[in-house]
Amino acid sequence: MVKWSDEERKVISTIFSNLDYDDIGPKALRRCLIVYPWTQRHFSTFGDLTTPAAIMKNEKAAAHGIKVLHGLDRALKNMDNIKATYAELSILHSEKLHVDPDNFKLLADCLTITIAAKMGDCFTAATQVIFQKFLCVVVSALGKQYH
Ligand code: HEG
Repeated sequence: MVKWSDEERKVISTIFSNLDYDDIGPKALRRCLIVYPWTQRHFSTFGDLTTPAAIMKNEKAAAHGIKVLHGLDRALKNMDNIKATYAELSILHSEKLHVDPDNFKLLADCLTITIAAKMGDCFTAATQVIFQKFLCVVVSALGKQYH
């Protein structure tokens, strides 16, 4: 089981408490759709995603980015049990949505970059270490029900 020090818990909860979900969620998902265009195939119901400009103004993509961040909230509130917390979401992504689990890491990286850009100098290497650990556990939990 993953162990979290008091310092790690503090840094992660500080990042989230300062996070503007409505800003960071859309930015992170848009970045993922632009930088890794094969991820677009899962969002055929979202309308036009054919160009970066279209992605930037796609409201459904923005709304989904916010939804994903709220999904991360659940990991934050259940840090000692992330695997079980995401069991159902993992099954959904695997069996219903057929999302390649490699894509979780790509979105996680886009999220790190988006948050780093927003936090600027406050996003130190030490902060990144802790945040990446958190996202690693999330990505691993989301991939757990794949077989
Ligand atoms: Mg997923 C739905 C969270 C990565 C594609 N995703 C969802 C939902 C949540 C979520 C909370 C709503 C579930 C529900 O309605 O019950 N997603 C989530 C997280 C992460 C992630 C936390 C990774 C950090 N998702 C992800 C990736 C893709 C993807 C990488 C595809 C490249 N998610 C996806 C799709 C849906 C969800 C297609 C359904 C969207 C819809 O139909 O509205």
